Amino acid sequence: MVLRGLLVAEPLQRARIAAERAVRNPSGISCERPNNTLVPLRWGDELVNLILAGHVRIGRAAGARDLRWISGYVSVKDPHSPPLWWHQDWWAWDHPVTFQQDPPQIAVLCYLSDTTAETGALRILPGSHAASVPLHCKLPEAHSDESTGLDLDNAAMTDQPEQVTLALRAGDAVVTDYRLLHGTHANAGEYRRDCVLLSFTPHWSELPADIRGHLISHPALPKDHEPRPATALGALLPSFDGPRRDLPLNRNAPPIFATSQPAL
Ligand SMILES: O=C(O)CCC(=O)C(=O)O
Repeated sequence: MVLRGLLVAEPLQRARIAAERAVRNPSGISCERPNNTLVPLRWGDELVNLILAGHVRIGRAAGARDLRWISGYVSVKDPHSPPLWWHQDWWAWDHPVTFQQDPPQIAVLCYLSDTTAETGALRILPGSHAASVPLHCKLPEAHSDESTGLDLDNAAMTDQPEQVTLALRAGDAVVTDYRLLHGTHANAGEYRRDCVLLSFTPHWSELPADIRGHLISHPALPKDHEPRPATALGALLPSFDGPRRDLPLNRNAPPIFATSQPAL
């Protein structure tokens, strides 16, 4: 779902300046992917707070029953960079929660400049979070060597017949299920394209304990010794008293699947 004008006017301008600062001086180790860099953000960062100010709209769009923020990045597409390959962001495909209809995790992607099919707009495959599509069988294993040197005519890089391009205005955002197949068009423009990507769980208290025990250790979240703000934004930080877990990661969707289980 698209959220028009999640950032406008002064907050949008502040977000651009904060993104520039984060890219120039990252607070952690950036994740370099082919044709895209993810610069990590932490709780308390201005960029995170600017987006969290729109939490009511985000929660409504996601049908959230207990919205909590988990992580944040600036997603950078350099000028003259080829497409970002088709992928999805869910990390626990072996876990039964994956096959429930409710999204275990969502992404909010807020673009800081206008985007088009020529300047790195997002492209998505509607429905691909809920059931497999033919492209699932053609994608290389996530983060494998095979996924790093893809030819531009590989299916993981090319336009798909069922795709929807989300050409957005600066400050618009899109809310997606973490399981949704998405990627970006090439950025053929002269300017860097920045997107603020925050992830949330829409139903935190209903998630299985082992998933919460894993997510609660995300480096973007406050450590135990860091005081949490007693504000509405502080209430968006997850808390969990159970055992911390380090669940095995599986970022590969099965070639055939359907999320047939009823919602939690
Ligand atoms: O930068 C974008 O537009 C998309 C980033 C993305 O797909 C991701 O980080 O999962």
